[in-house]
Amino acid sequence: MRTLLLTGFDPFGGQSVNPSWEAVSLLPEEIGDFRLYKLMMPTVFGEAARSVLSVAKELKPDVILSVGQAGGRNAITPERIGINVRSASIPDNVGNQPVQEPVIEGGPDGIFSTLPVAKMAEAVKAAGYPAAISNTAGTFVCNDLLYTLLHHYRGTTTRVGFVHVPYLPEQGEPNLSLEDIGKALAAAISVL
Ligand code: PCA
Repeated sequence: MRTLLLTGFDPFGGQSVNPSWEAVSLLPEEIGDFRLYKLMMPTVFGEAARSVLSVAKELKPDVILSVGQAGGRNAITPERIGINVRSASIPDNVGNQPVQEPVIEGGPDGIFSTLPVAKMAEAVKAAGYPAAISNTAGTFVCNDLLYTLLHHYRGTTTRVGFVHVPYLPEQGEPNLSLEDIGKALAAAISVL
């Protein structure tokens, strides 16, 4: 079997839930030929990536897929690229609010996801859920994590990617139910 390290975030920005972790924690232990290893990360610049990298060092996953909340989006959105920018409009969960800083000093401007984003979006749509490729993961903690992991695993066989998911119904509009987000993620994972 292959190993998938699947991560979600804790709640941030005054919310009491984060659909990313809620949905990740609902998924089964196995999908297709993947054994899943799930990790909840803090919504903290730098810290999220450090926690993933310390687990991944031991686990040696074939794929790392991180999931995050994107309030305002109405679809499951695989992210095409991580960019070398930290610029936060709200503080992270320990009060960091970097503005116009690089994620990695001297790193390339952007690094493409090494997961098949078009195939993932198609699989989610085929399963009956809204999906679209996103061309920006923003400049907050999700992008920070995606860029750092892509940079770390460049030129290796470990593939890295990110999917943003909409709000849950209790968080506002637009939203998807927890069950739908979970099933959509499972569909995306099935084509990795
Ligand atoms: N979404 C935020 C960080 C944590 C999360 O779930 C983001 O899009 O950057």
